[in-house]
Amino acid sequence: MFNLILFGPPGSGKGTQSEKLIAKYGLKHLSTGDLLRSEIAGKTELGLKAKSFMDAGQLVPDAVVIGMVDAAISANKGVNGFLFDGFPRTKAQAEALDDLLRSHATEIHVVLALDVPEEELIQRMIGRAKTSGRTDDADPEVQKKRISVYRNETLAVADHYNAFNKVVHLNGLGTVDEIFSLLCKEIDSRQ
Ligand code: B4P
Repeated sequence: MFNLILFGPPGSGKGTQSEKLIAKYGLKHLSTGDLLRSEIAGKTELGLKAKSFMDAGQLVPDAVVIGMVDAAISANKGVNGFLFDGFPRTKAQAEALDDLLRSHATEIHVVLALDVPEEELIQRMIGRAKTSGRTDDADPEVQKKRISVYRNETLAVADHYNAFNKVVHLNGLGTVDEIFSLLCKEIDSRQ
């Protein structure tokens, strides 16, 4: 099994690159953003709870997200590995993920971090808002909030895995294909 975390600030291209990586490597894609948006679309109790946090640019509470990931891992026994996209986003989520994977006798093998400057993140979110209908992309205050949440809460995830020498930083500026080939090089060298 090969498990990787695609890490980076909001709008850094995690979802874009994940689509290409799962097609190439046959990993199970686990995007907490996508899972939460599908709960919202289905108007479930969890979705209703998550929506107010997401619309405000805040993180959905750890317990909700960890429960969702726990269920998704258990429902996908026997896969080649997982590509975690947008998860973990806090140190508590990282520790919970390590415990969950340990209970399935596996671990995170590498964290690939996309580095993208703030001005570019804002431009990408503005661009995505035009077609996605995502309310969290359209409002400049919410964009700023999401970036500050990333700095204050999510960067700790990179520190957590850095302590185990598992983090590789990559330039997230360039064409989608250029970034994809940087990611593939790192994965290929570990498989
Ligand atoms: P996510 O769904 O994870 O979304 P994201 O971080 O905004 O975007 P991503 O990095 O995937 O960017 P994308 O490829 O689409 O999170 C949304 C919200 O859900 C969070 O704010 C939070 O509230 C909640 N949430 C999710 N997970 C959570 C968790 N674990 N704990 C708590 N809360 C959680 O790219 C963005 C745009 O850039 C696209 O338009 C794309 O086309 C464009 N783009 C991509 N690559 C490009 C490139 N190389 N050049 C130019 N443009 C590019």
